This record gives sequence, structure tokens and C-alpha cells, in this order.
Amino acid sequence: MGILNKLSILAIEISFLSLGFTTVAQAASFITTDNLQNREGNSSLGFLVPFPSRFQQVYSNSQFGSKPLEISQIALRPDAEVSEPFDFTIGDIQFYLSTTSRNPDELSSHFEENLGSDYTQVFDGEWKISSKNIASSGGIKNFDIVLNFLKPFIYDPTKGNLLLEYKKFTPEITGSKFDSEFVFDDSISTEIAAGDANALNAAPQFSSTLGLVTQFKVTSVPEPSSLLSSTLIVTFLSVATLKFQRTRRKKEVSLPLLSIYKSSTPHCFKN
Ligand SMILES: [Ca+2]
Ligand SMILES: [Ca+2]
Repeated sequence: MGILNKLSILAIEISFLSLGFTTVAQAASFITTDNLQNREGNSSLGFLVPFPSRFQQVYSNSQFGSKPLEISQIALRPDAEVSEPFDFTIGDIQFYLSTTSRNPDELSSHFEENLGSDYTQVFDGEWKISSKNIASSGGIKNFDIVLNFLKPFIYDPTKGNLLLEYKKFTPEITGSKFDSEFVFDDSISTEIAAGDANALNAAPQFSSTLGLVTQFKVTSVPEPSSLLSSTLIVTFLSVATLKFQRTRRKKEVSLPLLSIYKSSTPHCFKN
């Protein structure tokens, strides 16, 4: 194998290596507020109440670190009191995420007042829900009620708290209980309007410090500096390879010319 090919392969390998570093930085992890991943919430909620409904839950930014995250999935778990596996389908539901300036236990009952400028629809359609209702070794149920977003949401915790909203347009009766936490001054609270997916105001009796125990699947968003360094490495190697190729071509062209020159003017090289 020629040195040119070796250099090209080396450039490709290092390029993939630099991209690999970026991939490692974006490995997925999971966040659950208030250490609830390790303990049962003290309450339960009939999530997706049996009416068209609008629901908002706030999560404190203190639970998400200080760097931007891409959120691509949420997962819930059955309450401890659920005794059987279950599955059902919500025919028409939309989910949204947003940054919010509102704190837990301070959400406005006017839904629109809780929304930020980055309010984003992350899911729209039919949601098939199922749970095997299996507990892990600590007796807590697995987060196996999963919603994969159709569009991920970039969340910067330095810009405010996180708001989850759903608008449920169909009246399925689920009857299933989801693990929840009812504690004042923790990281979560909710607003619910039962009866109208496009309601402007929550029903007074449904403003609550209670919240669903929620697991977020997140990946770190690469720092601009790391993306820049990867780009610079690839660019540098590409330029170096091109420069080497040009130098080599010049030599390959000049050598035959030199041979012709030698053969046509042998007297120049005599003595
Ligand atoms: Ca519970
Ligand atoms: Ca609370």
C-alpha cells in the first residue's frame, strides 16, 4: 500500500475517532426528579383522566444540571397498588415541552401564562400504552410506560424550569394508576383541566402540588467548542491530504518530463 493510501486511511480513522468523541459525549442518560428513581412516590394519579383534558406539570431546573440537554423520551411507571399488567391506546393526544419561569407550586391556573417562548410540540397522534407491571429488586415498578418523542426538545436549565403539557382529545377511560408524589416545596406540581383539551384555565380543584413520577431520557448537547475542534481536525487532515496529493502529482508529472528531457538532450548530462 502506498504512502498516499496509508495517509488517506489515517485521515479517515482520525476523523471517525474525533466524531466518536462527540458520540460518547452524547450518550443517553436518565433523570428523575427528587431522587424518585430510588423510591416509591407517596401518591398515585389516574393520569390521562377519562375525558378530553389539558394537563401541565412543572419540574424544577435544579434537577437537570447546568448544561443544555436534548430530551427525547419520557417514561412513567405504575403505582405500587397496581396489581396487573395493562395496555390501552389513547387515540389522539399531543405532548409539548417548554421552558417556564413559573416555579413548582406557583403554576398559573391560566395555562398560557406558564408557557415559554420555546414551547414545542414533541408528540402528536395515537399513543399505545402498556406496562408489564414488573417491580425491580427494590420493589419499585419499572419505568416501562414510554413515550418516544417525534421531535426532541433542547432544554437549557439556566433559562428556567421545565414544563410538560399534554392535550388529550379523546375520552378513553384508562383506570390505571401511575406513581406520583404529593409533597409541598419539592420539584413538581400540576394543573389539570378535565373536559376540554384546549381549555384556557385549569379547574380550581385540579391545581395540585402532586406530580407524576417522570423519567426523562436525555443526551448532553455538544459544546460549540468540541464541535469546532472536531471540524477543525477533519478540515486540517483533509487539507493536508490534498496538499500531499498535489505534491505527489507534480513529482509524477515532472519525472517523465525529466526522462524525456534527459533522452532528448543527452549532452547536457554528460560528464
Ligand atoms: Ca405511589
Ligand atoms: Ca409538589
